[in-house]
Amino acid sequence: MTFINYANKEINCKIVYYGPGLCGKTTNLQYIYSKTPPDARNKMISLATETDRTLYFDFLPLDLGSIRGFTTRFHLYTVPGQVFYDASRKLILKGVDGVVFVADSQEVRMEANVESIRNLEENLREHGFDLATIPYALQFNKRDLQDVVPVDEMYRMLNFKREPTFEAVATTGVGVLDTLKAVAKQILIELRKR
Ligand SMILES: Nc1nc2c(ncn2[C@@H]2O[C@H](COP(=O)(O)OP(=O)(O)O)[C@@H](O)[C@H]2O)c(=O)[nH]1
Ligand SMILES: [Mg+2]
Repeated sequence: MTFINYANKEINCKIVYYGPGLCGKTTNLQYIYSKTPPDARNKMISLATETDRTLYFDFLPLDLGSIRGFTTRFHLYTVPGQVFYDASRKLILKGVDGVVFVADSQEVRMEANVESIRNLEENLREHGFDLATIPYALQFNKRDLQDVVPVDEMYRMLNFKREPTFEAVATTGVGVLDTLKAVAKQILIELRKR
């Protein structure tokens, strides 16, 4: 999408946090929100469904510089993870500029991770996007827990195109900003090509 606002010289980019239910998408967003200076962000908005929430907020990162005099504003979204919310997951991908896939490192969630990446690929394709080319980062979250799958094994199982990959503990913020920066950087490279 990359909505350009000429009046206030802002480029608007949309980043969607994707992944299975309870993998830590909301926790990622909450951490980023807490680390963004209040004057650089807008209110966090929660669109509640019965059992899950879609979170949204936008902010102006201070350290990313400008493109030909325009500043970039990032709009961050989470999707509901449960299988039966596929319609809203699809909708949230409309006009997406970049995706972070949050994988749950617990052994018992590997199947859910694999299924969710397939679902992401499919839903992107329906909007005319391709996971192979869209700015993308992969996060292995919950590294603090017991019974987590070794990182190299998760990489073999989940990496799609040798995307930048990060170990994370979203509850304490480990790896959260690095993941965001990796996808933001790819989006800015794409924008500068235009
Ligand atoms: N131990 C641990 N728990 C986490 C981590 N990230 C998220 N959680 C917990 O996992 C649960 C689901 O997280 P949430 O962000 O709501 O998942 P979402 O469904 O993907 O939005 C919450 O209780 C979080 O506190 C992590 O890195 N380590
Ligand atoms: Mg959530």
